Amino acid sequence: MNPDDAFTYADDSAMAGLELAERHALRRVAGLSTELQDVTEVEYRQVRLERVVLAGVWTSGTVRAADRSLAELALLAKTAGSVVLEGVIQRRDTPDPATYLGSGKAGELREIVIAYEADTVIFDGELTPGQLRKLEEIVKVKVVDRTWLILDIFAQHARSREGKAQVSLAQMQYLLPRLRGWGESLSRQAGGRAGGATGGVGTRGPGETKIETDRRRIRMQMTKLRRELKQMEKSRITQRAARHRAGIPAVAIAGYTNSGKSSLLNRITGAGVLVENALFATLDPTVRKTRTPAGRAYTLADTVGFVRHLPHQLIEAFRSTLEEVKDADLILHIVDGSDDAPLEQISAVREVLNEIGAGNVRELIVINKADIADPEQVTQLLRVEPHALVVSAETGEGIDALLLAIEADLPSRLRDIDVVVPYQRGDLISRAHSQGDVLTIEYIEAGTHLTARVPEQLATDLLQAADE
Ligand SMILES: Nc1nc2c(ncn2[C@@H]2O[C@H](COP(=O)(O)OP(=O)(O)OP(=O)(O)O)[C@@H](O)[C@H]2O)c(=O)[nH]1
Ligand SMILES: [Mg+2]
Repeated sequence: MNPDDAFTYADDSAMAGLELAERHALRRVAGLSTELQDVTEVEYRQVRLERVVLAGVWTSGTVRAADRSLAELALLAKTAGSVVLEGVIQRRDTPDPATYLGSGKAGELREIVIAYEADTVIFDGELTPGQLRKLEEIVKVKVVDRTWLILDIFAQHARSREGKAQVSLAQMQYLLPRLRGWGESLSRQAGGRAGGATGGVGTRGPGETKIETDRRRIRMQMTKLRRELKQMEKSRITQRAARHRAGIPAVAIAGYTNSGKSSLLNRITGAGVLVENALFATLDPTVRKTRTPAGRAYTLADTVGFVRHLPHQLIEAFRSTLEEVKDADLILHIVDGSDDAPLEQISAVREVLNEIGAGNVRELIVINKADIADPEQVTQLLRVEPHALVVSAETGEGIDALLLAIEADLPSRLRDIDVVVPYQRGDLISRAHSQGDVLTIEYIEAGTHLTARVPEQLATDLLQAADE
């Protein structure tokens, strides 16, 4: 192998030290069989990714960008619990339609796999079902792509019932067209289809092959999951609608994974959300109510992090979660100021924001980790994003200014009213206190004379009560 186009990641200290102990503690059961034995297995199916070799194709951009992409893949692989042994990048105009890498390079990969006793090769992209099958034939170990790797991390990190269902749906969607290819060569190698009889004669329709049966059952399960997810999303939609009616503005924290979104939510609201130096630590949105320095109430939501080429299946499956961002009045777009390529992260995040229909939501760029960022790089970032704020969720630096900026950016949805409310409608007066700014209160014969700035809905209710 030509040392010029191979990069070694065997040295763990070279990568950011991930706190993997906890993850390892609840690590996967090594499932050697890659064959789908039962459709229900898809939910729990965990690929054995233990000793891995990475492979990528560098089609455009700089060497450094290609390098970074593979370094990020290594980080993802480690987050998934793998030991990364080696990484290979091949320079090509386009990936080979049959084997992704050129076929000669794919052959070399087989030698690397043997030399390192690797059990998996992870490709930095999304492989077609055909490429997957072909590559497994050549390297003779398990082959997965970046998409599946990210899906796998999500599956490991999902905690809530909704999160788990969303990930399962995304995995099934990914697997459906790949059932035939995946693991075929491996099971042949193992001496036949180990799980071949699992489908059972009784479960198979007339003339159906095992693959067709599997596909049909996966589709049925996907339908069921979609239905369940609809149910689960109802309460969230109801809550959001109630907040909206009450005129409470919503602020969503979005940004690249590991940029410090949860840390910022904790810093501002004391929410106590899990913070971890790992990718995709947060999958479930946390919403907290808080107040601006002037006392105006708003909600602040932490969300799932984004990454370059976030698998489409995930965006689709997490659609309801991501609506927290789409429906926000303001997005705090968090950028890790200490990252090597913060501008690349910003554009990757904006790409996803556009894809989920949040492209038009007001955005405030927040450069985080100011305490460890290179000041020169921060200055450069500010040149490109002059309205950005610089903070550290860790030390609290810049947070006061951020809170003021949020306040200034919240939509003014309050309406001035001057009404006399009958005494029996004390409920409306307490709503005015909790939802708006009460300016004056005076008790006169006809009722409570109130001047205040209140949300639209409350203004309507107050005026109606005053008329009665
Ligand atoms: N030095 C420094 N580290 C920070 C700062 N903010 C966050 N971190 C660290 O960055 C890592 C990621 O922080 P999180 O808050 O979990 O990031 P996140 O954006 O929620 O990440 P995901 O949920 O995984 O997408 C943790 O190790 C934090 O301690 C900061 O201002 N300065
Ligand atoms: Mg988080």
